[in-house]
Amino acid sequence: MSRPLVGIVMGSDSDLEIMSAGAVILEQFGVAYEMVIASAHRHPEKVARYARGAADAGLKVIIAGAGGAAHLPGVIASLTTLPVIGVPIASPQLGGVDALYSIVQMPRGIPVATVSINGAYNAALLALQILALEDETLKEKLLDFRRQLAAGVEEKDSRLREKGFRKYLKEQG
Ligand code: RP5
Repeated sequence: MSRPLVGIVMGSDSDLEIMSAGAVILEQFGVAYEMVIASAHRHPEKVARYARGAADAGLKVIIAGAGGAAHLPGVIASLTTLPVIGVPIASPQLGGVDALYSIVQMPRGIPVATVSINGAYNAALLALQILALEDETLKEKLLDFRRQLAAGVEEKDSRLREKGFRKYLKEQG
Protein backbone atom coordinates (compact mmCIF):
# COMPACT_ATOMS: atom_id res chain seq x y z
CA MET A 1 0.00 0.00 0.00
CA SER A 2 1.43 3.38 -0.97
CA ARG A 3 1.81 6.24 1.48
CA PRO A 4 -1.40 8.17 2.10
CA LEU A 5 -1.69 11.48 0.26
CA VAL A 6 -4.98 12.50 1.83
CA GLY A 7 -5.80 12.55 5.52
CA ILE A 8 -9.47 12.16 6.37
CA VAL A 9 -9.86 13.36 9.92
CA MET A 10 -13.09 13.38 11.91
CA GLY A 11 -14.13 14.52 15.34
CA SER A 12 -15.94 11.33 16.30
CA ASP A 13 -16.87 7.91 15.05
CA SER A 14 -20.39 9.31 14.66
CA ASP A 15 -18.99 11.24 11.66
CA LEU A 16 -17.62 8.07 10.06
CA GLU A 17 -20.57 7.16 7.87
CA ILE A 18 -20.67 10.63 6.29
CA MET A 19 -16.89 10.85 5.90
CA SER A 20 -16.68 7.39 4.35
CA ALA A 21 -18.35 8.79 1.21
CA GLY A 22 -15.10 10.69 0.61
CA ALA A 23 -12.99 7.62 1.20
CA VAL A 24 -14.97 5.70 -1.41
CA ILE A 25 -14.29 8.37 -4.04
CA LEU A 26 -10.57 8.41 -3.26
CA GLU A 27 -10.54 4.63 -3.66
CA GLN A 28 -12.32 4.90 -7.01
CA PHE A 29 -9.56 7.23 -8.21
CA GLY A 30 -6.83 5.01 -6.74
CA VAL A 31 -5.54 7.61 -4.29
CA ALA A 32 -4.17 6.42 -0.97
CA TYR A 33 -5.67 7.94 2.17
CA GLU A 34 -5.81 7.42 5.90
CA MET A 35 -8.71 7.90 8.28
CA VAL A 36 -8.22 9.33 11.73
CA ILE A 37 -10.50 10.13 14.67
CA ALA A 38 -9.08 13.11 16.57
CA SER A 39 -11.35 15.54 18.36
CA ALA A 40 -10.28 19.17 18.71
CA HIS A 41 -12.12 19.38 22.02
CA ARG A 42 -11.78 15.91 23.50
CA HIS A 43 -8.20 15.25 22.42
CA PRO A 44 -6.55 18.48 21.29
CA GLU A 45 -3.01 17.14 21.79
CA LYS A 46 -3.63 14.41 19.25
CA VAL A 47 -5.00 16.92 16.74
CA ALA A 48 -1.96 19.15 17.19
CA ARG A 49 0.45 16.22 16.80
CA TYR A 50 -1.30 15.03 13.67
CA ALA A 51 -1.54 18.45 12.02
CA ARG A 52 2.08 19.36 12.78
CA GLY A 53 3.36 16.06 11.40
CA ALA A 54 1.05 15.79 8.39
CA ALA A 55 3.30 17.36 5.74
CA ASP A 56 6.38 15.42 6.87
CA ALA A 57 4.29 12.24 6.79
CA GLY A 58 3.74 12.85 3.08
CA LEU A 59 0.16 14.05 3.17
CA LYS A 60 -0.77 16.66 0.54
CA VAL A 61 -4.33 17.52 1.57
CA ILE A 62 -6.39 17.11 4.71
CA ILE A 63 -10.15 16.65 4.75
CA ALA A 64 -11.54 17.36 8.19
CA GLY A 65 -15.15 16.71 9.19
CA ALA A 66 -16.81 17.74 12.41
CA GLY A 67 -20.25 18.55 13.74
CA GLY A 68 -21.66 20.97 16.30
CA ALA A 69 -19.12 23.50 17.57
CA ALA A 70 -16.84 22.29 14.82
CA HIS A 71 -13.32 23.53 15.46
CA LEU A 72 -11.39 20.57 14.10
CA PRO A 73 -10.77 21.80 10.51
CA GLY A 74 -9.76 25.28 11.66
CA VAL A 75 -7.42 24.03 14.35
CA ILE A 76 -5.75 21.68 11.90
CA ALA A 77 -5.45 24.50 9.35
CA SER A 78 -3.76 26.65 11.99
CA LEU A 79 -1.05 24.05 12.51
CA THR A 80 -0.16 23.13 8.92
CA THR A 81 0.20 24.90 5.58
CA LEU A 82 -1.34 21.92 3.78
CA PRO A 83 -4.72 22.75 2.25
CA VAL A 84 -7.54 21.82 4.62
CA ILE A 85 -11.03 21.03 3.34
CA GLY A 86 -13.72 21.26 5.98
CA VAL A 87 -16.85 19.12 6.01
CA PRO A 88 -19.64 20.36 8.28
CA ILE A 89 -21.45 17.34 9.71
CA ALA A 90 -25.18 17.60 10.36
CA SER A 91 -26.15 17.43 14.01
CA PRO A 92 -29.59 16.23 15.14
CA GLN A 93 -30.10 19.50 17.01
CA LEU A 94 -29.24 22.13 14.38
CA GLY A 95 -28.89 20.15 11.17
CA GLY A 96 -25.32 21.14 10.40
CA VAL A 97 -25.78 24.90 10.13
CA ASP A 98 -23.90 25.13 13.43
CA ALA A 99 -20.92 23.25 11.99
CA LEU A 100 -21.15 25.06 8.65
CA TYR A 101 -20.89 28.47 10.30
CA SER A 102 -18.14 27.28 12.64
CA ILE A 103 -16.05 25.93 9.79
CA VAL A 104 -16.68 28.49 7.07
CA GLN A 105 -16.20 31.63 9.17
CA MET A 106 -12.46 31.33 9.62
CA PRO A 107 -10.49 34.41 10.60
CA ARG A 108 -8.41 36.12 7.93
CA GLY A 109 -5.07 34.37 7.56
CA ILE A 110 -6.11 30.76 8.20
CA PRO A 111 -8.42 29.50 5.43
CA VAL A 112 -10.44 26.32 5.39
CA ALA A 113 -12.04 25.34 2.07
CA THR A 114 -15.53 24.54 3.31
CA VAL A 115 -17.88 22.25 1.39
CA SER A 116 -21.60 21.71 1.91
CA ILE A 117 -23.16 20.09 4.99
CA ASN A 118 -22.27 16.38 4.87
CA GLY A 119 -20.34 17.11 1.64
CA ALA A 120 -17.57 14.56 2.07
CA TYR A 121 -18.05 13.43 -1.53
CA ASN A 122 -17.23 16.86 -2.92
CA ALA A 123 -14.46 17.31 -0.36
CA ALA A 124 -12.76 14.25 -1.80
CA LEU A 125 -13.21 15.51 -5.36
CA LEU A 126 -11.68 18.84 -4.38
CA ALA A 127 -8.77 16.99 -2.77
CA LEU A 128 -8.31 15.06 -6.02
CA GLN A 129 -8.33 18.29 -8.01
CA ILE A 130 -5.59 19.68 -5.78
CA LEU A 131 -3.53 16.51 -6.24
CA ALA A 132 -4.17 16.62 -10.00
CA LEU A 133 -2.23 19.89 -10.24
CA GLU A 134 0.88 17.70 -10.20
CA ASP A 135 -0.51 14.46 -11.55
CA GLU A 136 -1.52 14.23 -15.22
CA THR A 137 -3.02 10.75 -14.88
CA LEU A 138 -5.27 11.92 -12.10
CA LYS A 139 -6.23 14.98 -14.12
CA GLU A 140 -7.28 12.70 -16.99
CA LYS A 141 -9.36 10.60 -14.61
CA LEU A 142 -11.09 13.73 -13.34
CA LEU A 143 -11.83 14.86 -16.89
CA ASP A 144 -13.28 11.43 -17.60
CA PHE A 145 -15.40 11.71 -14.45
CA ARG A 146 -16.74 15.07 -15.71
CA ARG A 147 -17.52 13.50 -19.08
CA GLN A 148 -19.53 10.81 -17.30
CA LEU A 149 -21.47 13.49 -15.40
CA ALA A 150 -22.30 15.24 -18.65
CA ALA A 151 -23.32 11.94 -20.27
CA GLY A 152 -25.67 11.31 -17.34
CA VAL A 153 -27.37 14.67 -17.93
CA GLU A 154 -27.72 13.92 -21.66
CA GLU A 155 -29.21 10.51 -20.93
CA LYS A 156 -31.81 12.01 -18.57
CA ASP A 157 -32.66 14.75 -21.03
CA SER A 158 -33.21 12.24 -23.85
CA ARG A 159 -35.37 10.09 -21.59
CA LEU A 160 -37.48 13.11 -20.58
CA ARG A 161 -37.99 14.14 -24.22
CA GLU A 162 -38.87 10.59 -25.20
CA LYS A 163 -41.30 9.78 -22.39
CA GLY A 164 -42.71 13.14 -21.36
CA PHE A 165 -42.74 14.35 -17.79
CA ARG A 166 -45.68 12.25 -16.49
CA LYS A 167 -44.17 8.91 -17.48
CA TYR A 168 -40.72 10.08 -16.38
CA LEU A 169 -41.99 11.02 -12.93
CA LYS A 170 -43.93 7.75 -12.61
CA GLU A 171 -40.81 5.75 -13.44
CA GLN A 172 -38.79 7.80 -10.96
CA GLY A 173 -41.29 6.48 -8.45
C1 RP5 B 1 -18.13 16.66 17.11
O1 RP5 B 1 -19.21 16.38 17.89
C2 RP5 B 1 -17.96 15.45 16.22
O2 RP5 B 1 -17.34 15.82 15.03
C3 RP5 B 1 -19.36 14.97 16.02
O3 RP5 B 1 -19.90 15.41 14.79
C4 RP5 B 1 -20.13 15.61 17.17
C5 RP5 B 1 -20.80 14.60 18.08
O4 RP5 B 1 -19.84 13.67 18.55
P1 RP5 B 1 -20.28 12.41 19.41
O5 RP5 B 1 -20.92 12.94 20.67
O6 RP5 B 1 -21.27 11.63 18.56
O7 RP5 B 1 -19.02 11.61 19.66
O8 RP5 B 1 -16.99 16.90 17.84
